[in-house]
Amino acid sequence: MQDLLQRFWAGEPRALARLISILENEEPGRDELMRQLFSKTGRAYLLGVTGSPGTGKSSLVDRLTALLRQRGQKVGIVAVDPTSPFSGGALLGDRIRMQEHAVDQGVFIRSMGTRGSLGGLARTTREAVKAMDAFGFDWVIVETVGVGQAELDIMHVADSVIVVLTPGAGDSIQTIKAGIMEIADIFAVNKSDLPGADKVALEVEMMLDLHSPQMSWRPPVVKTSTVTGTGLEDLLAAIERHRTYLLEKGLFQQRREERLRSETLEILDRQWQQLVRKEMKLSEEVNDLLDAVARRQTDPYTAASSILNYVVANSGPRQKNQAGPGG
Ligand SMILES: Nc1nc2c(ncn2[C@@H]2O[C@H](COP(=O)(O)OP(=O)(O)O)[C@@H](O)[C@H]2O)c(=O)[nH]1
Ligand SMILES: [Mg+2]
Repeated sequence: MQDLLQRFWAGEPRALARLISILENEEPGRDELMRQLFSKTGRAYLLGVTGSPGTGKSSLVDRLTALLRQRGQKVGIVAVDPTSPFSGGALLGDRIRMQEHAVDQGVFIRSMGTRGSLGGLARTTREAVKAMDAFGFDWVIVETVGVGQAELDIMHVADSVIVVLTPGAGDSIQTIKAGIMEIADIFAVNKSDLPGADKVALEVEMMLDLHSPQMSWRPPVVKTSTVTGTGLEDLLAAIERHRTYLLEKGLFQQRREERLRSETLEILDRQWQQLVRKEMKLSEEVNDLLDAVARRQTDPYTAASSILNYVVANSGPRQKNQAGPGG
């Protein structure tokens, strides 16, 4: 583990890849790894890109990455697509398209597969983003298919979120999942080389008109085409504007502080659950209480309170007693 971290801090991409695999496979020691990475995190700018499958997210990420590279920025990319298997067609497509960057030391691309639950995927993705951040990328871009709650949850790590729409028939504003519109800091109407892009852009602007009085940031709507190259510089400029807005309003710092608080509570939740599970193995009491609920001899609320009290009272001291004499 120390050897791996040494190579990681030395900037070896293979060490980064291995480290993300450890996080993804929930191998032992992953909490310790995250602990060691923490002090170097918080420096990258985190960009989320989401939208329906086929809207051109990967193509846009690819083009944005090229622009950022021209500016000397190092870019880490996490592509999350739980609907396709790890080595499946869509991801293979991503790999080929992004091949141009694969030989470039300033770019690292990682696809996250279907392993684990969607909730687990959200956590693993967040950790992969942190690993890239700690590795020293200036930008970490996360691409997710905007279909489910978990994919939306993943977007909460991002400083700026781009929602990608297209003139495609299914992507009329009315048919777009409600949650996805609310997380947008920037709208990209991609495939603007095809007919209908103006109409989609207008629809989004009209929707924003309805909400804009309450918004201190009105998400810009940028028409792009990864085929003709139209609007790509504008998209990057919109991201930079949003970044400046967050910094000037103090929101950048505020959001990151909130995220650290909620992350800590999440870890605490997990550790608490582990404690209860451990107690279930060590003692009969917790199991007896669960059995009593199952037989309807008590209610789940009373039993949960009793379990809480029991674990709080017993888990600490027993460990000390087992540590040796005098405990
Ligand atoms: N006409 C047109 N096609 C595009 C554009 N951007 C991407 N595509 C195509 O749309 C398809 C899906 O692109 P992809 O980037 O994989 O979309 P993703 O599923 O959102 O990541 C591919 O066949 C791309 O070549 C665009 O600006 N114009
Ligand atoms: Mg894609």
